[in-house]
Amino acid sequence: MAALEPIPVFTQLSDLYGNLGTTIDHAAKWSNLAEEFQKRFGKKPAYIARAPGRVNLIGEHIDYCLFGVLPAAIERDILIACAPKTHADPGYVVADNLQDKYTKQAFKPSPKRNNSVSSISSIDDEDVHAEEWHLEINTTELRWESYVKAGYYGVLNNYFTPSKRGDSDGAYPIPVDLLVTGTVPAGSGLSSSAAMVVASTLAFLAVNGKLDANIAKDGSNKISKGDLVKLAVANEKRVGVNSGGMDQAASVICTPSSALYISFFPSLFASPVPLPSGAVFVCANSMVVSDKALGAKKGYNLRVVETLVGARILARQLGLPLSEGEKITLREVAGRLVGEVADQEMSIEKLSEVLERMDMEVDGLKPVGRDDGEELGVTMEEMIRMSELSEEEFHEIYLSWVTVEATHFQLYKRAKHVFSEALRVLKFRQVCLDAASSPPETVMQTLGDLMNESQTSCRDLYECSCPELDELTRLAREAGAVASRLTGAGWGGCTVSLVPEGQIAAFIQKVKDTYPPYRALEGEKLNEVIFATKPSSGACVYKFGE
Ligand code: NG1
Repeated sequence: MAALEPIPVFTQLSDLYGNLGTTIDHAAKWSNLAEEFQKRFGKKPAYIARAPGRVNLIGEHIDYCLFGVLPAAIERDILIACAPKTHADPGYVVADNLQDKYTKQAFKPSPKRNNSVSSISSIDDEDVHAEEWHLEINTTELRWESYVKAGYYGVLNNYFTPSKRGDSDGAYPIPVDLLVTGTVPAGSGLSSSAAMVVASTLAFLAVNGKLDANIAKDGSNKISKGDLVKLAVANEKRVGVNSGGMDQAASVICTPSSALYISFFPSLFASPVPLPSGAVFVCANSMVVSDKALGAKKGYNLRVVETLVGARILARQLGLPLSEGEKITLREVAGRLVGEVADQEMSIEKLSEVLERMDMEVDGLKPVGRDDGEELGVTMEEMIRMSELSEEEFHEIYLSWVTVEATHFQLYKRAKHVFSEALRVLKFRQVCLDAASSPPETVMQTLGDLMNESQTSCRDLYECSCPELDELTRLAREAGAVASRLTGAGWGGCTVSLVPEGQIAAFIQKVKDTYPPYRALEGEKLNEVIFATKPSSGACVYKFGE
């Protein structure tokens, strides 16, 4: 199973480029980064860590409900070159960026005592007894180095213990110079943040010698791809995002020519899904910046709460057992309804069947006798009543960890989207797996229909589209795409369109001519916002020779 494989560490450039499995010429970018590193730090890098962005082909806003999703890694990526720093305190980091707008930063972790930020001692303190490290991360504004620090945080706390300085396994982290470059556009739904955090986590693991076992030919690997995903998900939470895990898993585990089916229940499971030949996916940026963090209380986080509360109410209505204070997810409701055995993967056939059933059971979330115009939403009071919890319990379970804002909560619409989208993912996966036995046009059309249905559901039921995304997906279909939908969280960011191979150039030209924000763009500027992408491989590390 893909998540158990080791993280690839290459020592030959030919092996590395072969592994990327894409048409883009990466060589210039890699050698430019190494040369710049030499210029800025006066030495060769010891490692370059790479992590790609991802495009989600189908399965939107269902990863945090623990249903499977189907993203693919894209060719655009983040690269971090790094090397041990000489004459500096343990753990000290100088982080630079090839893009001038991101200025050079320096930071150093400090031992954290009694889990209290106010009692942080200096790293130079000889008498250190702390068990954890602290690294200041500013979550109130968007800063590029926060993602580098987020990656570092998990490495520090999982592999080094301040109080163990000098023990056989307790050496301090080494001081590091690093240089970052990237081609994943920020805030566009292509997961630049996950790529940054994965690349940073990998760079700090590598430079501290924690990946060395992964080079061993005998397979005695210590850190698997699944381990890296878990570490990166926890690390990204340090920047204040409660994500579902899809982005980090895609960035780490994807393989060329394939999408990746990733499911999260009962545990992380990932398997490649080869994409039919002739199908090309084109990403197009709506040029609306999707500000997930700032819009979270009416957007992303509100959706997370609506799906969780919907799940509890459905569980109650269906007479399913709930333990005290449990925050059951929609995936668990579906499983419990058919007596799923704990820790045992349900078959795809069985899951499809129960999803068909849930698509009807979800009607139970519609409010009865509504006459205030909000015919499908419920007020906070109604929602609490339906949950069969006291107001206090409800707040403790569903609202104490998050801020949300709404007059009506759309429990029915959100759950209806989630169950139908989860079923579309399973159908999409099956069509890809069976593609060889069907005519290519039928395969394209069936995949396209599923993607278009997903867009309609995101727009009408999940309400995570926006006028620009609606327009861009419509124009993409008019320009020859078999399908077009938003990808990622939505409310702006990118669309993904399924376009037959051979029609890409004409398609891009037509979209450029018709989508107003693209009209003035040419050459590299246009290529920045609309581009075809082949599924690329997941994260890896290159180790330079001595
Ligand atoms: P974006 O915003 O595109 O990276 C977000 C979440 C995903 C998933 C999608 C919606 C983060 C880091 N990622 O993706 O886990 O829930 O929205 O499908 O929050």
